[in-house]
Amino acid sequence: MGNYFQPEIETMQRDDIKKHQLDKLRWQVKRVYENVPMYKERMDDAGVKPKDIKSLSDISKLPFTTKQDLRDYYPFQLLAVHKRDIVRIHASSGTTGKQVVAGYTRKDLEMWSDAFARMLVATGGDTKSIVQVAYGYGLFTGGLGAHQGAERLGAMVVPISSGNTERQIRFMCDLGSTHLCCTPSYAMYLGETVKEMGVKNQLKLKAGIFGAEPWTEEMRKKIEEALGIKAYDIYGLTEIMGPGVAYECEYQNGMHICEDMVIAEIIDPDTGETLPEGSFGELVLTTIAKEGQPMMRYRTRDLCQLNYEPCACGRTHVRMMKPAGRTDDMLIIRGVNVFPSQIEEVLLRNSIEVSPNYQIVVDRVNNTDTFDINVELSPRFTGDVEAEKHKLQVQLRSALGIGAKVHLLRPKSIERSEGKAKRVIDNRNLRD
Ligand code: DLL
Repeated sequence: MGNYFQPEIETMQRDDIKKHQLDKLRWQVKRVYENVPMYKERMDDAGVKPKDIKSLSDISKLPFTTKQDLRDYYPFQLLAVHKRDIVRIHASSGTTGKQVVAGYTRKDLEMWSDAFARMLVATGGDTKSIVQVAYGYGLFTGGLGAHQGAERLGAMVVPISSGNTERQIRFMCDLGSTHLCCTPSYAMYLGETVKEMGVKNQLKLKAGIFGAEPWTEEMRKKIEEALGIKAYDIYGLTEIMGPGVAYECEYQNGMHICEDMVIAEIIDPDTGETLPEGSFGELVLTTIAKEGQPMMRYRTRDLCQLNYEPCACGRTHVRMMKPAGRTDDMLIIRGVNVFPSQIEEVLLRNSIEVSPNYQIVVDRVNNTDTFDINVELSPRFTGDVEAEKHKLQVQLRSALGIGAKVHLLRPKSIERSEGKAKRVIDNRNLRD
């Protein structure tokens, strides 16, 4: 059994969770119907009134909300409270179009802090912990989200933000940081630099809280080894709540979704149909406790599976398994669906020869897609480059069902990321 920050919530019985969710859902539906014109209009069009939500399954009567809605109603038209009650704004990174913003009331921030504090405790954190926050601060939810959660717990926060890698590591050694919060790709980079600086034995780190981008089990092993820690996954998104929507416990087998704050569903991304328990599909989240900018059936575009089996840690909240990617991350190359995580798995299997620093370059030449993968050789590599290239190409073809051209580059030739890594360069859009 684990340590909990809010045991009365984290170990609630399923019937009580369901009852709580239905009460909060009804409260939220009524609020958005009365206060947010978009929701009223959509519900009227669908012929649903707040009183029609009588059971949890009635949630499927409600229309979906999408990222496009956040763009169309930018910046404040989806608020369910007066603007003066909003105490903070966050925005998504805006790599896929116009920025979207999310407004939080004071109570929303408190709830979000609780969620992150739950995670810290699940990873062995307490008031004696020293939490180095190396997520970027600012509009991105990573920095401030981790910061306020660590303060809520009463830990010591080191608000260093991302970047400045050597200084970051010196601080880690000098202050004796016990928890590191950053993206997994930055954790890899920090691990590499710790090795170069030869200071691994000076670290006091116990746990890392890594999220904001997809990462594989193989990458977890690499990070754990490089930093001598246990690496935990954390999930969140600006539109719902930053880091803490879901978090791993000591069993590192799926992330417990804060079901007192959100209702999770899995749908078929093509038809929008709700899928039965245990199915793989798109995660849809409804915020049932958030006041400022509630999201009703928000389509996250993240593909995953929910696990309702009891967890050995004693937490009863459903677990989301590692997202396999996003519906919009998926590349369609010569008609074949390719997720960057599939490529990462192959590279990490060959981690003696190559490093997991890679970039996928897709282009279109004479109406045919080209597919190149740039990969760094490991500094330890001493073998034959051509033979290595051939081996990787064979393994990639078998994993992806499509051939890619592999280019092996010198160590350190691909730019390191301090935030979310940019793995894909798709030049086809430029030519359409
Ligand atoms: O990335 C919030 C966050 C910050 C989460 C720090 C965890 C740690 P956005 O910038 O809005 O918010 O991006 C949200 O990132 O829809 C997923 O596609 C992806 N993502 C977030 N966490 C994970 C994760 C933050 N653990 C989008 N695994 C989401 C895989 C993740 N993908």
